[in-house]
Amino acid sequence: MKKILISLAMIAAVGAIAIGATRAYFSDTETSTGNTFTAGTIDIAIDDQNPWTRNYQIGDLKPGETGNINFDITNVGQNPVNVSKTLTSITGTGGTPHYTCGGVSVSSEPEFLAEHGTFNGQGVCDSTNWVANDNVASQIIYDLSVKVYGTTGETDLLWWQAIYTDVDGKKITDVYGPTGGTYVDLGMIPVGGHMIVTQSYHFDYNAGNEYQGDALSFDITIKGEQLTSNTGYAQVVLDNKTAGPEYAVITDGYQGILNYKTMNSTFDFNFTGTVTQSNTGYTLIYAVDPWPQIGSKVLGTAISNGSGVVSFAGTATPGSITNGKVWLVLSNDWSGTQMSAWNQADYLLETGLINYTQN
Ligand SMILES: [Ca+2]
Ligand SMILES: [Ca+2]
Ligand SMILES: [Ca+2]
Repeated sequence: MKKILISLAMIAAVGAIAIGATRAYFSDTETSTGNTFTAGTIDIAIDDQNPWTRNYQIGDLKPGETGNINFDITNVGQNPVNVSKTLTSITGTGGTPHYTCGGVSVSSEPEFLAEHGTFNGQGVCDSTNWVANDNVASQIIYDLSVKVYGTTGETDLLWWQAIYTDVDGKKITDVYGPTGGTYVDLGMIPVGGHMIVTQSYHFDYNAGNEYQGDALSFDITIKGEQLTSNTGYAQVVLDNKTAGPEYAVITDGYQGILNYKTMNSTFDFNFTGTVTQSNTGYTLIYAVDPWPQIGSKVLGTAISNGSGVVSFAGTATPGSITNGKVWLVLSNDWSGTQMSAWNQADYLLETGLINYTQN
């Protein structure tokens, strides 16, 4: 019996040795320590103020005259930002009352008459039909343009465009909505760069006496956002524009939206837009200036349908793109390595710079 127990013990020992022997392969282990994952920052400053506390006053504006509100947005965060702007709390008020008529405070006699009140002589007036019209915002024609600079000062002008010009004849209320809140995209500011925003407020020459002495108040909000949205894609609008040097966005039916991944092994994108030419070949390029855009990279090609709609998705390998422009051009105008013709009226051009990191 003792022998049997010893034998069993030996078998167990041999088994243990066998298991140990199967683990005796060559191996190596490496451990990386101290790894971190740090969230980046998005931060803008305006006119060197962070937070922005300055406000702007335009006084004594008369029909035909123009007031300006310009400011400088600096990207003081660690990531490129897409910047947009809105006005809120757009409020027209009747200005400072000058006298009382029938228990109503009115700001001036010509304004009172234009607002259908009647005034029959010294101190004799009738406000029965009087209706205040103090909606100054509806009488202000609005211009907006931007210039984007890199990190090395005023000679480092990267990009510019006019978003609204006098030609558009857009009133403040057309752009931002009757009481405000509609955002207008201004473009992208690279890290350490800045954007000068130039705006003019042109009091319509045809504004009548009903606006005498009236006042307009509003809040200005500038929003800086990371390029990638919750869809996992960044977005840039491509639009048709007037010729340089102004490059004013043309507000019509021709426009496209490019969604792209900012950080990926390939440049993955989708594009949908409406172009001037139906049943025509279009090429999406990462455009490298100057003319004739030698060194530009093709991101994809598509043929517009019978309604002039271009809709396609693709994957490209342009390499990393820093502060780049994307255009949708006629395939006929792209030789394969450079632009061979320029028919800008049929193109869609970027309304903001893009960044893509190949990883
Ligand atoms: Ca800030
Ligand atoms: Ca008024
Ligand atoms: Ca357009």
